[in-house]
Amino acid sequence: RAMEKELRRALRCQEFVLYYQPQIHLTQGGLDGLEALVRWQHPRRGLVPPAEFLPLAEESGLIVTIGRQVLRQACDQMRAWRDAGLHPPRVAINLATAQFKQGDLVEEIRQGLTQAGLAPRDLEVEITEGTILDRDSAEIQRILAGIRELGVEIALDDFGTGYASLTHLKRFPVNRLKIDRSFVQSLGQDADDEAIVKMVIQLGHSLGLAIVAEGIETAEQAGYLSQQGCDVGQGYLFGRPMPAEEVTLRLRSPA
Ligand code: G
Ligand code: G
Ligand code: MN
Ligand code: NA
Repeated sequence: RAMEKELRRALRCQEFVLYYQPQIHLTQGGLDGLEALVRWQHPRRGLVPPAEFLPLAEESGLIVTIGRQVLRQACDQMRAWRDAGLHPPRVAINLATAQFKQGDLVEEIRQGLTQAGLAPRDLEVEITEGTILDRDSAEIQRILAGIRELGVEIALDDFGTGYASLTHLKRFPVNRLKIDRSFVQSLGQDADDEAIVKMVIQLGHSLGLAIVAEGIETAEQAGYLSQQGCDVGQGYLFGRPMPAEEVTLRLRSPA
């Protein structure tokens, strides 16, 4: 297919770039980390968002190679910030299920860190409920345990949208829960969603997990979440996903 061929060309030409979105401590303020989000810098189409190419990348298996480039780029960028005397606490990358099924993910992560001279705590990986609910979940559990053994932390993304349950949280070595932005966006409008958010924060904390809220757009949402004890916030209120150079400027002159 034409699009698949384009993706292969894009991989060869290194057209995938990372944008970074800040994650902020809701109580003390200050940067807690950055989430790396992939974009396709297309020579004619401009910046293509992941929604337009990730589905085919996943279907074709090319996501595995893209994922390797994402890991490498995120580690190299972190190295570059450190070399410039800048210290974002950590960078989080998103992992697709297919990356658990091809190659040796634990070894690739170990090498990514070593080659860039980073400590394991400099990196975090985000997985989705889909990954832990996959039919090869025993194998995935084993690989996640290997990632944790390296000292790299794991966040469960889009929490609340799927069917992951308490049982899964106990069984999988997760450090943080990311509350999906659909819940955050109905805060102040939907009492049920408000109750769910409150419960996820309490439940997560009682399991020793840190809670990150995604998609925070207003000060009211941030206020409610911080009042409920949510640890970290991410969303347009604090910053959109931005190119590395823009992060550099913000790190040089924090607001
Ligand atoms: O801004 P946003 O459009 O960046 O991201 C849309 C979706 O794409 C999100 O669900 C996000 O998790 C996913 N995504 C972004 N970057 C990556 C990546 O590097 N790998 C994978 N597997 N998913 C990503
Ligand atoms: O990995 P994940 O599915 O969580 O990707 C985060 C997605 O959410 C990205 O597409 C990112 O651009 C988007 N996003 C981040 N902050 C906000 C926000 O405050 N509002 C909205 N609508 N989307 C956001
Ligand atoms: Mn994510
Ligand atoms: Na996310």
